[in-house]
Amino acid sequence: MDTIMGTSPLNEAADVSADAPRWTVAAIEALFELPFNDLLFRAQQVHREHFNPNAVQLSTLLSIKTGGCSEDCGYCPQSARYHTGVENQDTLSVDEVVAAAKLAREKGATRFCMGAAWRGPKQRDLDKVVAMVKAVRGLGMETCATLGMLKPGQAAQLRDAGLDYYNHNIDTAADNYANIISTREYGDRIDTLEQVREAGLHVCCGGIVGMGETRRARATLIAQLANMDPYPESVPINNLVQVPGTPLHGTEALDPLEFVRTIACARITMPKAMVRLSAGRQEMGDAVQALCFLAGANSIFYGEKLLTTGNPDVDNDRALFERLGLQPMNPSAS
Ligand code: SAM
Ligand code: DTB
Ligand code: SF4
Repeated sequence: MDTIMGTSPLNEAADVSADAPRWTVAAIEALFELPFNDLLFRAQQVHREHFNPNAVQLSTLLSIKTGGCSEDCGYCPQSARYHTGVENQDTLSVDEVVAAAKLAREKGATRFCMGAAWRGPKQRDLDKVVAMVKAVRGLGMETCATLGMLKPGQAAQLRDAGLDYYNHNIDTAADNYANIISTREYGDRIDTLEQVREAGLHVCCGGIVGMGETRRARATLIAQLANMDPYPESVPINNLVQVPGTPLHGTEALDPLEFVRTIACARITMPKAMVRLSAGRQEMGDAVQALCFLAGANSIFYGEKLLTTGNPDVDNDRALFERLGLQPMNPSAS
């Protein structure tokens, strides 16, 4: 149980071992194909080896710069290329960010994630984020940022400011990438992830399902995450939030039980990672979320809004935790 008992009050992520086994896509497809109960049982067993099964980590998101993004990610309401009704907003001030972080802390969040609709930050953007990270860290919260691609030296500046995690998703399997995004390549994501890792930041990296991909593509996404060496400390699994005006709006919705299977596969293949049940909770309903927790999800976005789309109300989440006997995870345990 050492892995869940951190020694420092913050910044104590699991030591995701560098000698974890490599996973083939076929092996993960075989997990997906297990009878549902067998898959969930196995995922729950793995989960219990490494975590308190009734504790869930709470992160609150804030969009620090909204809309008008130059990229063409087919799922994203913030791309300047699509008419989605998202109102563009310039970078927030440090005071605005601190006010939001204090509110999140009062409601029980232990990590504050700042997201920006950039292809990547310019140096003057990064200077502002550095000030935000220092201020939020000063509140005693863990910090995470998701700002797009980083240039050499930028990850170190974020680390020096006290950033704990950098979120940068591979989003979909490498061979599906060009179907979803044309303005950058899968390899660009890997470059940034390597810089984040080298700077000593914790890596938060996951993907999106429900984009019309095959089961094999979902298994490939999980394999590509699990085979990172080491695999990410935090793995957000997003269910596509379909926003009118985006190219992926109208995609056939994923069977919710297939989403649960995806969570279980992430848990089994990345046993010590925090697996985050991310976007899509509002559309999911309580019973499916309960199955996701059973499948090994142990982190959520907490607060009424993701970046631009809705998330369950805090009161709903509190009621759900009460019904399921879940408790918020102490930061030292994540
Ligand atoms: N611009 C930066 C980037 O792309 O890395 C950071 C912000 S971006 C909005 C962060 C992540 O949000 C994306 O990588 C994607 O996984 C997720 N995301 C965006 N729109 C989504 C949607 N409609 N449904 C589910 N996840 C979404
Ligand atoms: C992640 O994997 N999911 C979050 C966070 N990392 C930045 C973002 C979800 C965004 C959903 C669409 C929106 O609200 O704009
Ligand atoms: Fe821009 Fe990030 Fe949205 Fe892509 S996912 S359009 S990079 S904000």
